[in-house]
Amino acid sequence: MRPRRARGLLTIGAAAGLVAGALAAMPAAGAMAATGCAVTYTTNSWQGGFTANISIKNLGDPIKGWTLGFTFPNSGQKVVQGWSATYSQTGSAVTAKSLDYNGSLGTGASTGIGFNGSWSGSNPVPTSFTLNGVTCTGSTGPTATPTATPTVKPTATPTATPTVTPTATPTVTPTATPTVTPTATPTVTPTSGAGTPLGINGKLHVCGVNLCNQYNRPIQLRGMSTHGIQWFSRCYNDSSLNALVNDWKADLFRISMYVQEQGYETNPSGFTDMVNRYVDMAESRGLYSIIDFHTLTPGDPNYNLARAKTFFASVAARNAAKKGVIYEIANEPNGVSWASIKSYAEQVIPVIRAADPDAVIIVGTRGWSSLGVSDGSNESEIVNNPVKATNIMYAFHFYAASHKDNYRSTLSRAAAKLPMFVSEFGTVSASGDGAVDVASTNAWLDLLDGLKIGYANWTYSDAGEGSAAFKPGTCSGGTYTGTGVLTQSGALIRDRIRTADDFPTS
Ligand code: IDC
Repeated sequence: MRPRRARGLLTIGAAAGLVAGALAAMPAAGAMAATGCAVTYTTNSWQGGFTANISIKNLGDPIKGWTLGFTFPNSGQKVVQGWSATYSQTGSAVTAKSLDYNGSLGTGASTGIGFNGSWSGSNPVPTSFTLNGVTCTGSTGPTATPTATPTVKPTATPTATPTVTPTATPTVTPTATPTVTPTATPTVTPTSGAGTPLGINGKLHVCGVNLCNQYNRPIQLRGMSTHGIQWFSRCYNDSSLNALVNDWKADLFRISMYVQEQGYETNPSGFTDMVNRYVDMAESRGLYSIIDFHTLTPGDPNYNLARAKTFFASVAARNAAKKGVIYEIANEPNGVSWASIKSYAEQVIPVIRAADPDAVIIVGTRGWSSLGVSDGSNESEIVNNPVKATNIMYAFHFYAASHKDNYRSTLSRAAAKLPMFVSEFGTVSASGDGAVDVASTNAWLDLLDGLKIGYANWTYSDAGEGSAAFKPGTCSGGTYTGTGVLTQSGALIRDRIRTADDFPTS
């Protein structure tokens, strides 16, 4: 359990101790426990959807097992998927019951839980909470803290004024005591301006087999991929993106929008908005973003062709003026021929180009983006029959514990002829779980560094699987910096990504 920093809309609480008279009146069975609680409820909301993070503090005697209760103000608000508690909802009334590992709360102890929700009409915040039936009333702090710290923090030079001042955050009035004042932020967040990956490199394009920056010089982008944003939106917020920029010193944020598995197909406009929000969060920090149309099952991207056209028409129009957006049109085609993938690409790419003519586009390859190797083929099918389009790259994905020398030699060969981008890789087996293969991961990353092939690691999340960079529970806690929150995979990859970039500047 990890106390959250006050960033919430609302902190409510009261220590409801019992007066001596009440104790005296108690039957001999024993003294009644003192009770009391404080709750901080924080939301990030977008059209039709929201994430709620809730911090619960026990101000009474130690408890073993708790149930939090609250009522949504609007009947259109629903809990969709929760974490760190078992949720149930009847009408507008919600309860969240503790799990084994977080049920015990000592006096003054806190725990974090949360959920993804949906809403219609409006999305007001619940204002009253109970813990084990006792209302958390009164105030342990300001009743209304800013809903968010300024989206863009001060630049690397503490003396410089932020590019976006707190007045640009409509939900927070500048007088409302921002949690972090501009001068008091030693953990600086670079802006998209000078000194950031985006600021230095500007608009990218494909040059020969490389990705080139605004000086027409090859560069390598290194960064992290989200897990499925339909499941892990709790991990993507101002703090985690600040950590990715400042602590990990990453260049790139891949936004994995699953199409199936409760993804885009269930709520196209909601997921489109979510992706756009993450693009903005990356851009304001000087990170490049990859918009990943995360097709996986079914493996034939043509199954999602109509959805892809709708989605990319929208995100490409919306983000056309940005310098930092890369489009990945099909995560991992599988069980499908190169000819079918190429046909899909040649229908989706023109839709993007119509709105955003000069962005780099990544095309998935056969056999889970293995250049065909996982299907017994190789890069020659693409070399002999490339996608008819310019300014594109081909995806190569690997999982270090499963994919070794023959995959490495295929990529090395292909990279001499095709522009390659490792838009996803894992340090573990292709299941996304299991032990980290340190030697193979390092062999892969050395190869990619040497060839200046960009990469994004799966995943910047606290999923309970070996490929996740953060330990389970991290995203409910709110601290993303340092090595204490990292898994073995996270620590290894952070070390690799943190080394200085050598972006050419002329
Ligand atoms: C995995 C996730 C896992 C999830 C599964 C199915 O790690 O939690 O249950 O997808 O959605 C890929 C895919 C990527 C996989 C990953 C690990 O692009 O979606 O994520 N992987 O299996 N290709 C190779 C491996």
